[in-house]
Amino acid sequence: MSLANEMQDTIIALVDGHRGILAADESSGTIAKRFAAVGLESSEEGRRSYRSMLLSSKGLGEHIAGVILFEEALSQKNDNGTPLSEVAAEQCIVPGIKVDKGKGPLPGAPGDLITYGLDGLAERLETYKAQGARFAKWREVYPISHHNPTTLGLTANAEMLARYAAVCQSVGIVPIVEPEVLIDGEHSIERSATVNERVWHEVFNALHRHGVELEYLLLKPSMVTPGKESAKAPPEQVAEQTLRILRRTVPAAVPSINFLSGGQSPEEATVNLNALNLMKGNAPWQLSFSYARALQEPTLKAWGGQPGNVASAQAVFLNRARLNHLAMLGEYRPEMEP
Ligand code: 5MM
Repeated sequence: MSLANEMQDTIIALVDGHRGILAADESSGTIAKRFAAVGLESSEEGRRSYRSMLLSSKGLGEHIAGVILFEEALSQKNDNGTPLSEVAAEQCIVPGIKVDKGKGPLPGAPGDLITYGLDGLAERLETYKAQGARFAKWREVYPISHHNPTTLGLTANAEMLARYAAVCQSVGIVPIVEPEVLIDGEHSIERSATVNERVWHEVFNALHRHGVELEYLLLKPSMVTPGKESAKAPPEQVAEQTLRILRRTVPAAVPSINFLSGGQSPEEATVNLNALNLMKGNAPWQLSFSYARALQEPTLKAWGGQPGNVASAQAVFLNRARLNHLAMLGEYRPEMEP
């Protein structure tokens, strides 16, 4: 099969109009923080049990089309010895892999960040592919301040995303391109819109320069919201501002936009996705989710590391996934919350 056909098949499996993506790709440091928040220490066995619990939730495949895994998870198995990537695939959930290696300061652009991990990427992708991964994810992070992101920050981060995406496509892996504009700060929704517009514009400019085929990628952006130290905006305003900027910057060839939750509460992330879908009109892309915290926070709390809590935690998780599936259809109502 040609690489283009492989990627087309992956896109068809990931983009079906009613399912989203579970981001379960927390790196070791991040998962330790999430576990600590519910009083758990992060051990290899704990992480395995937790991921196994998520992926074996019966019926998850009705609402989730893909899962982004952290490298460690690709070699982990459930209690019966089945690799976690197969546990996902058995539920018609496509396994994917986070391939960036974290972020640090961008020299020459105080306050901006840059992500590492391009060296040896093609070889790593071939290995992940042999382990079952069909798509990848790379995140660039943009803090907002009076002077950030700088022009250098915008171009350097876009260049990284485009180079990563081009490498993925050269080996038949669908790239998820994730430019995360952080919610931290007291900026207004208008400032967030201005920054996201510049970010998305630079990203698609770079993707074009690197010859990335937009038909075979997914965009994972932030929603346009005010900073978390500012008053919240109503869902209709978030949807209106986000769609306005997406229409200006994201070509129609992109099949799906899978938002990150970025520190919104689970309910906010769902109600905002619902508003986006109610307002999208004839927008050309699917509007979906690729949430980590907004799907996992209540689940992790309900589980608390106790084997006896698995069934109730899975019920919480499935419900969150179902509510986001309904939000993709514009059928979510806040009264549906437990
Ligand atoms: C922004 O983070 C991504 C989406 O998660 P949220 O829905 O919680 O915002 C997420 O996929 C993230 O990239 C992973 O959790 C990996 O993060 P780290 O910081 O461990 O690289």
